[in-house]
Amino acid sequence: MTFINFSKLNLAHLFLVLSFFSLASFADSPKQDSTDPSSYYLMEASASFASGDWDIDDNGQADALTDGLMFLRYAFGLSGDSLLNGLISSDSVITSSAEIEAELAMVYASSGDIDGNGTVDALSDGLLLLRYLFGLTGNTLTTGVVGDGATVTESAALESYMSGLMPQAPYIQLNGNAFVSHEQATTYNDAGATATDVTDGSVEVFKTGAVDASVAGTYILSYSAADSEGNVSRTLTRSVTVADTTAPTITLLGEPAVEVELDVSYEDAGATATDTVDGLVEVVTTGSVDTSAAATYALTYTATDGVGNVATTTRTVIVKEPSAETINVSATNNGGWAYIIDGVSKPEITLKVGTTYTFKYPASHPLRFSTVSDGIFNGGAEYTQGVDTSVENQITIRVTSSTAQTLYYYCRIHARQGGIITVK
Ligand SMILES: [Ca+2]
Ligand SMILES: [Ca+2]
Ligand SMILES: [Ca+2]
Ligand SMILES: [Ca+2]
Repeated sequence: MTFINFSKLNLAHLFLVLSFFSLASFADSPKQDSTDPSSYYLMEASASFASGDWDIDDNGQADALTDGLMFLRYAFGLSGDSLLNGLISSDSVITSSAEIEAELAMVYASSGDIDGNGTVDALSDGLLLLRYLFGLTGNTLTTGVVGDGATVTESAALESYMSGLMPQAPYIQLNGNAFVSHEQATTYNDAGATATDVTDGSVEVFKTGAVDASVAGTYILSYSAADSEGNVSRTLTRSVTVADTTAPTITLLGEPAVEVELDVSYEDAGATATDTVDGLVEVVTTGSVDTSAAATYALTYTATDGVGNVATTTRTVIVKEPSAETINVSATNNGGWAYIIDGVSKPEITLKVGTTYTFKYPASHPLRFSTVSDGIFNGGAEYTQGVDTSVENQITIRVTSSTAQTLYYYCRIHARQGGIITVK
């Protein structure tokens, strides 16, 4: 075995070698991310074996920047880490220096003397292979690298020799990642795989396995390809994990913010929830509204799907402080007593729910309410719900939604003095 033949080491050679090495480390740098599990390719269990072709790392393809540089470094006498540093790619199938060296030893001994001069030399055979794998042909393949005493010197013959040791089965690569997480109940579109053959070009990929996106689980898809001569590529697999990671969607019934009158019962409209996998799911409401205390309350609606994804939404319920209004009432006698409000005699008045009204009346005309026109003068009773007469010469009524819708105001002393009240 001959290693570096320093007699051949001229500047042009040195430049070529250095540029190939630096190119290699540059081009391979993105492949070095060993922390990303998705960058690994799964292989079906198949023992790697020394194939005797230029595909040193057994990924199915002879590449300049991996296999070619391995051969060149080996021919330079490198071994172990210095042989492999930067040359193992994400889809290299064999990666240990022992296995790589076994592959190299076989191809080196059986086929390494490319120019037929009787020895395997880095700066002739090694560079010839590297150039060939880079796609160089003709003079650009051979210039300056055919060894002393070479018996094969024509580029056509060298190309023919080297092509004979290209891996013959198609080279297959996954499109997309080897590990895929897929949202359950959404359409799964597989990215597939691509296969190329050194003689047939692009060849069809056969896939086995299927993903049922409606059922959670891990699915394995396998891809392989064969060329027109029946050479079969290695088999790649993809692991697709289908899972429901989406929380239910809650639909609030009614408005997200609701105002309620003090002391008026509140019935919440609730909410519904649907999940992409589970369909309708239960909604649990937490929180409460105390309509006897004016404040802002929050109701929280929670929906949980079958695998524990949780959605929540809230509603704000505001129990309002009643607003207050004062109405000054006078009385006049124009052929019978009448209350005057805003300059109008015995007007029809409207009271709004949620408001507390205070009527201030003349001492001799105490104003009262009844559900009957003219109250006690017409067989009716005094209406007292929400009514306060504790302050002299005034009557206060807190109007809520439970206040009678139609009321009458009248004078406790004089008949036919009042009018009708509409509650809205
Ligand atoms: Ca390879
Ligand atoms: Ca040689
Ligand atoms: Ca083939
Ligand atoms: Ca879900």
